[in-house]
Formats: sequence, C-alpha cells, structure tokens
Amino acid sequence: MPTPLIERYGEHLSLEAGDPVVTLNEGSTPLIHSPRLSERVGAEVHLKFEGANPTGSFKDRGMTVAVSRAKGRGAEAVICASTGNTAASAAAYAARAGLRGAVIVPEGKIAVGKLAQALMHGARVIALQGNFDQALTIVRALAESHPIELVNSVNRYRIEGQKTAAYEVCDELGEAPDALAIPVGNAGNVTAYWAGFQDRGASPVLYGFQAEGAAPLVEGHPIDQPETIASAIRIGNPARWEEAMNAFTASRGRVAAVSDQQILDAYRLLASSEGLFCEPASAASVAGLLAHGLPVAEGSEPPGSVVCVLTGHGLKDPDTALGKAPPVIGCEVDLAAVEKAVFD
Ligand code: AN7
Repeated sequence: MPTPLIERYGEHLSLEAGDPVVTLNEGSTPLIHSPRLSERVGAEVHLKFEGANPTGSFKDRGMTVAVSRAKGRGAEAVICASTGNTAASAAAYAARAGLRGAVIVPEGKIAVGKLAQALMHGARVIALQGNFDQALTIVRALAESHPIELVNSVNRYRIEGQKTAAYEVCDELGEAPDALAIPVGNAGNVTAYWAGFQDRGASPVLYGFQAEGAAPLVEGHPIDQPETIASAIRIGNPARWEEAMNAFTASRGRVAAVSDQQILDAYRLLASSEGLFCEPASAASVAGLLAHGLPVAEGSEPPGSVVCVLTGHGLKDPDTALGKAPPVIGCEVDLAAVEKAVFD
C-alpha cells in the first residue's frame, strides 16, 4: 500500500506542525518502461502512470497537501474551477476531511466519469455556461470575498504536492531523466515538475504539449474559445503561464501543439499496444513525442531517456473511448455462432 505522500516527502512540503494529514494514500504511481516507444523514438521511454492515483489523476498529489493545509487553518469549505479532474480530486479530499466542497465546471465539457466522482463525493457541482478560464476568474473572486479555500493550482500547496512526482521519477530511475514530456493546460503541473527537479539539482529538458485548438502558450496569446477533444486541457489562459514559460526556457525545452487526431492516435496506441489506458489529454505527451521527435537542446546531445507523464486514467472518459473504439460484436447463445464471432 502506498505511503501517504505527506509522510513520504513531508520534509519538502511546508505544512504547519498542527495540520492534519488528509490522505487517500496517493502518489507512488508506476513508472513503466515502454519498449515500443523507446524503439520508435530512439531513447529509453518510461511512462509515469498518474491514473493510478486514488481518484485517477495527478491532482491528488496537490490536493492532499492543499486540503490538509486548508483543514489545518480552519477552513470549512473548498472551491475550485475545473475541467474535471481537479473537481473530482477536490470533492474526494473534501469528503475525506469533512469539509464542504463546491466545484465550477464548464457546462457539457467535462468527462462523465469526473462528473460522477464529484457528485458522488458530495460536492456541490455548478455547471457554468462558459469555459474553464471564466470559471477560474469567478472562483478567484469568490475566494477573496468568502471564507472558502481555493484549491486550484494557483494554491501554492497544490504545486508543492505535485512536485513529488518528479522526486518519484528520480528515485525510481536512480537519476533524473534527460527529458520530460507532459501535457499542459493551466500549466500547474509542468511548473510543479520543474520545482521538483530543481529540488533534486536536476534540469531535464521540459517538453510541454498543448492541444492545437487550446494552445495559448504556443501561440503566445490567450485563446478566447479554446476547443479540443482533450477536455481536461481545454484551457485558453493558463494561470501559471509565466512560471511555465520560465521553466521551458530554463530547461532549454519548449512547448508545442498536437492536433486532436494526433492525441487520439497516441491514446489508442497506448491502450492497444502498451496496455495503458489514459485519458485523451494525457496522451498529448506521447502524441507530442511521436509528432515532434525527441527534444534536443541547442548544443546538446539528443536525450537518452524520456519520461512521458500520463496524467489521468482512461476510465474517466468512457464516451470518448467508446466513440473511437471498434464496435462490440453481438452474438446469439449458440456455440457455432460464438466460435465464428471469436475466430473469424
Ligand atoms: C488529465 O482538472 O485543469 O497544466 O481543472 O486533468 O497542471 O493544468 C486539469 C488539467 C493534464 C493539465 N492532464 O495540467 C482541471 C485541470 C489532465 C488534466 C492536465 C489536466 P495543468
């Protein structure tokens, strides 16, 4: 059973002495070697499967710390804007802590599994007739005028918790990888990985990927109406814009865009040839590596090792999976018919 992340890495987190540990035993996720991707890109590729966290995404790493601190300082409720995973995680950790939770999500634009999670954990779910960026602006204002803790990644404890994924990668490989490929939405996670690597004195090349229709960092300006099938990263004005761009520059990496088709191809490839079912947004890391090739910093050798972060579980979004998968084969109760269905 994984040790709670706060117990494992507490000395690197700035929780206060009296804070409770609100945990679901998050973190310690598998780092899985991929022989096929390694061969295809010409470097050793490992996949960090963050879908193995308790609510099925990397958000749990930040949420254990943010909700522990919120509870420690006497908050009675937490709030966030979310494309889905933050909502699911905030709702679960709020339930665990005995706090009330409210989540604001873009109406009709979050995967159904995430919605089910937020509702089941007892959060108040508000579907905003707008997008994530508008929801974030509103929750920031609400948190300033009400005694409610904001647990989006603008909350520093979220970033602190999420940087532990970089520690785990270094610990498991015995050293930092040469490069890290990661999907980018609100840009909190890439900021967190960079902080974690810096804590370890490491500077892997950061290679961030946004969906083509929601690629503000690539285009250099906010996108008013972001669009992508990868609903988790349908974000047009990332809160951690500057930190993320600084991290790309400092690591001599870059941020690039991948099309929805490239995302879906990688999504299917990971499921069908690696046995790893991640959600579409997560597949952006692998899509980017396949579409753009290995990141090579100027004046350096190509990386020998790359870690791709698979940020969330494929079960979150059954609609996209079933919409893209081959049909189920119906069959009557008859040996010959089943034989034909199986072997033909
Ligand atoms: C699976 O849940 O923003 O760049 O509100 O769910 O740190 O935002 C989710 C983001 C990548 C992007 N992969 O991470 C939310 C939310 C998955 C995600 C990202 C998200 P950031």
